[in-house]
Amino acid sequence: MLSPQLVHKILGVVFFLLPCCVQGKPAGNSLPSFSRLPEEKVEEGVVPGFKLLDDKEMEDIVRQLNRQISRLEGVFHLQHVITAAGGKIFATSGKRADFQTTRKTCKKAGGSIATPRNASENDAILHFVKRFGTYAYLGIRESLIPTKFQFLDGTPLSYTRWHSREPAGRGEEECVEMYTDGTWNDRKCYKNHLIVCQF
Ligand code: MMA
Ligand code: CA
Repeated sequence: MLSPQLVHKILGVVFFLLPCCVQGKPAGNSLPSFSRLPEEKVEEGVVPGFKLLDDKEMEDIVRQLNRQISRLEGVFHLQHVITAAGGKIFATSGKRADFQTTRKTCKKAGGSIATPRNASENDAILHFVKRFGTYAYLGIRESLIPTKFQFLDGTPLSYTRWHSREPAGRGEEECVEMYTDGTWNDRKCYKNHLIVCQF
């Protein structure tokens, strides 16, 4: 069964990527449309505008949605705009922005800035950095204690991939960028880097 969280995640990726990938008209939609119930028939606990569906109809819709989502994932994978690692989906719009704008862009799309928590997630992000030949900001920032970096939620780093002799900014470079070899460097936050989000 599709959880609301998963549906939300998928819609986030789709809407984030739509401007870059949509070409031509969408294929005919085979999903049943939700018809509006007459006002007087609206029952308590029923969302107006949505038909009541039995289990069979529900299963059917879930199956169709799953099929359509797999197709979309296939297309996005082919176009190298999404990569997957351990349940997370990483996506890029191919555009660039500074750290704050990247955070905002990802949040608006229903995701967050790419934050590698292990080697395979780091590799999934690296895929875009290599493909676009552009560094990317990560969801890691210097804490109030200079040279001590942490995830944006304040939790300590459980995985690191610092470039040799980094971080070296000592309070002067509060953000973290990924180099084209996948290693990390602490860096000022205003650079124009590739936007990579996670969903
Ligand atoms: C050097 C090195 C890094 C620093 C950048 C800033 C090219 O790398 O000193 O630690 O972040 O310069 O431009
Ligand atoms: Ca540095």
